[in-house]
Parts: sequence; C-alpha cells; structure tokens
Amino acid sequence: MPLARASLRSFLHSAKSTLNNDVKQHSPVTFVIGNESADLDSLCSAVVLAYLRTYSPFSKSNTVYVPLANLPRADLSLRPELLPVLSHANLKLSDLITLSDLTKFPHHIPVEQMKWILVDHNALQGELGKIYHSRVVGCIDHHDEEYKVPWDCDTEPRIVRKSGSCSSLVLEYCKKDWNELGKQFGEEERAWNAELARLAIAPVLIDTQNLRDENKTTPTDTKAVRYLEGWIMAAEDGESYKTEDYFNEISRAKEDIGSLSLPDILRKDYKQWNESIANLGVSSVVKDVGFLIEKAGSEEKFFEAVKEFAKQRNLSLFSIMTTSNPDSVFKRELMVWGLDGKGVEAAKTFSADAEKKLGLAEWQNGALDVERDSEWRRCWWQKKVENSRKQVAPLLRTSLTSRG
Ligand SMILES: [Mn+2]
Repeated sequence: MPLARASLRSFLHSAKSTLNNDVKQHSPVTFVIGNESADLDSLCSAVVLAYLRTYSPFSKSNTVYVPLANLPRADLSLRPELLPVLSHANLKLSDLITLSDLTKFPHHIPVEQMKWILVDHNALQGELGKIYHSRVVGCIDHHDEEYKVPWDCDTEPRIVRKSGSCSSLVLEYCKKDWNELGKQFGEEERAWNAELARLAIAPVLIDTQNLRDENKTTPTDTKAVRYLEGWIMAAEDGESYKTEDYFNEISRAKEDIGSLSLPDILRKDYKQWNESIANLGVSSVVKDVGFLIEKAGSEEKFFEAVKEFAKQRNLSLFSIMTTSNPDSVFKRELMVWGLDGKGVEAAKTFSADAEKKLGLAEWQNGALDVERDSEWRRCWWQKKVENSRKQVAPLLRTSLTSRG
C-alpha cells in the first residue's frame, strides 16, 4: 500500500525523519539524487520523482523515496534561481535534504541497505560513486549513455533519452501516477498539484528558454509544459498565471549573482575533468567578462582571483564561458587560460582546432590576451553561440589528452 498523499512540504519533512530513523535502525533507504552540478533540473527532478514514486497509487510498497540534493547545504545559496521556484511550491531552502544532512548522522548505513535512483545523470560520481556504484537501481536521464546502470531495473525506471530537461522525462514517466492521484480533487489537493507542477515546470522552462531553443526543445518538453500548466491553472487563477512571466521571474533570479563573491561565481556552475596528463576546469557564468572584472575591482585583481581559483584545484587549463543578453541579443564569451607548460600546449592546440568550429573572434583588441612559455591566455567572442559547455568542454579535453 502506498502512503497517504501529503503536500510537498510535509513530504520533505517526513522524508527527512524517515532518513533519520532508518539510519538509526540500519533499515534500507532509497535515495533519488541529481548530478553534482546540482542545477535546477537536478534538484527539481529529484524531488518530483521522489514525491510521485512515494505516493504512486500503483505502488505496492510503503517506501519513502528520499530526494537528496547533491551538494553541501551552504552551496544552496549559490543558486538564487531556486528561491522563486521554492516559494511558489510553498517550500523553503531549509526543507531540502542535502549532503550535509547525510554527514551529520552519527551512524552509518551499510552499503547493501542503500538504493540509489539517479536523475539527470546515469553514472554516480565522486565519493558517493566510489562507495555506492553497485547500489544504483534505476535512472531517468537526458545525457549520453554511460552504461553504468543495470539494464534490468525491475520496478524502477531505466530511461536515458535526449530531451531539453530531465524533468520532462520524469514527468512523462510519472504521468500515470499523477493522473490517478489527481482524481482526488479537493481544494487542498488542487494546491498540492499546483505546487508540484511549479517545481516540475521550472527546469523545463530554463533549459529550453521557455520552449524557444530549437536545438534543445523536444516534443517531450512541450508536452510536459502543457500538462503542468494544466495543474497550475486548475488551482490558481487561470487568468493571472502566465508561463512566460514565471520563466522571466526565474531567469531574472538566476542572473542575480551580484551579491556573490567572485570565487563563488566561478564555482557556482563549475565542472572539472582530471585527465591523466593534467586537470581541466570550466566555469559557466551568466554574466559577461566585463561584469567579472568590475566585480573584482580591476583586470589585475580579476586575473589574480581566477589564478587562485585554478591553483586551489590544481588546474593546468582553465576556461570561463560567459553568457549575456546585451540589447536582447544572446552572446557568449570564451576565456581559455593555460597555466603551466602542459596547459599552454593544450590551449594553443585548442585555439587552432576550435577557432572555426566555435566561431572565435578577437575580444576588445586582445586586451586580456597573454602569450608566454609559462602561461597563455585568450579571450574571444564565441560567435557560434549554439555551442554550450556540452560542446566546448570535449574540445578542451581533447586538446589536453591528444598530446604526447
Ligand atoms: Mn539536466
């Protein structure tokens, strides 16, 4: 028998206490976890899937699926876009369950008692991956297949398919549960449906630019948005809710990084690849290079801060990718910095290789460029703006690994 349905907020509270009790009693725990970038898609997909799996009317168990945000609690403040989304879902930051909640437990759950369902990735990474990789029992993801999740997941999903947002795939999988749950139609349930829909629709809107990004949007995303709008409008005043307004509200919050320090801005959306030859790091930033320099105080201070950031992570090659919308035109800048011999070689290789592919054009007469044996730095306009980190990072990796 599935558990009796509750609001999102009560669900997260009972998930937290379930986790607490299960750890103490060494009972099995089933987690739903997003990827390490812990972006809106990862965070929302995990909560929505955990909620609908827990209360599925078709469920034969009374398992509480625990949604785990794949980041320390302190890092939630690096995601201002969460605030409007959570507030419309009647949630607070403190309601979310994070890695910090795991580590504060005095007891440890035996590995074999844990089950992990992955959303927004299909190979458990980092420390968790080292310990629990054999305990992954399902996944829903829109990245490339990594062949790490067992093919037969029995009663749990195993879906890896392209879509703009992972949340759209979660919704497609859980739609039958939600339709059935939605048949209980009191005032209260109506509000719960809208809160859940606000959470589920947010990453789809952000990842597909409100379905306008033709390179990313799939029919699954479009269907998800239409379906979720239905739940929101059924509860709220249909006249006043507009998906476009909600999209703008979240986008504005996402770009509101003025209160963050420069190192926080750099680590907010950061990925690192430790190749055997050297380490590569790439930061994506939602403001342009000019903003970053102003934030630092001067060009010199900016480079100092960036260098320190790279040094702490032992990087030979570091790149900053920016996006901005001056006069409503979407633009990208790309900065690549080789910080030692290996990095310099790789940066030069990248430059030769990627110039045409990415449409790299000189930025402000090469004002930020440096060319020495020990360091090599370029800042470009990236004219081919359809290439995000998903395309640029593999080129950077190849420039490192293809050598010697
Ligand atoms: Mn995603």
